[in-house]
Amino acid sequence: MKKVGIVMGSKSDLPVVEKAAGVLKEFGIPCEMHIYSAHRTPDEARDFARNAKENGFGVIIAAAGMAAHLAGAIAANTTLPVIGIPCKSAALDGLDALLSTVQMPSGIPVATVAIDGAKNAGFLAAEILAVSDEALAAALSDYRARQAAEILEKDKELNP
Ligand code: RP5
Repeated sequence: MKKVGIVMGSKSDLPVVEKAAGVLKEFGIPCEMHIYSAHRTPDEARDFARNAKENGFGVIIAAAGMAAHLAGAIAANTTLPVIGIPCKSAALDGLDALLSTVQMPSGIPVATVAIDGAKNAGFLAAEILAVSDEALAAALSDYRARQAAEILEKDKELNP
């Protein structure tokens, strides 16, 4: 199976990013995490993206806060699908990162999840890999069935 690369702009993003890694782990998807910043270590971020395909990655998740250019900078250097996680920071509650991540120019897409929406980044990465992996697709379907059953169980508890 191809790996998922998870890149974050700072170690301070790790508590958010770990939730994406947790989802990938649940589905047995190999992932590799790095701290590369679009602004502080632009060369490393660029090199990671340029070599990602030949290094066995199938999807890249990029998480950053504030003027969050990391996902876009990664996407500029690879045609692998890139999922952006805008991370919340103190000043603007993550709106700055959301707009910086989501408003990409045509031709260089970043599939942006919600502010701090790391779990969905993990699920989306899994769904992308599942396009060419039937076992993974079946595991995702099972997860959804379990999720629905849990919610219906709670509904029953509310309406005994
Ligand atoms: C961004 O700036 C990082 O992704 C992080 O979310 C934010 C703050 O970084 P630190 O100052 O905590 O390293 O580049």
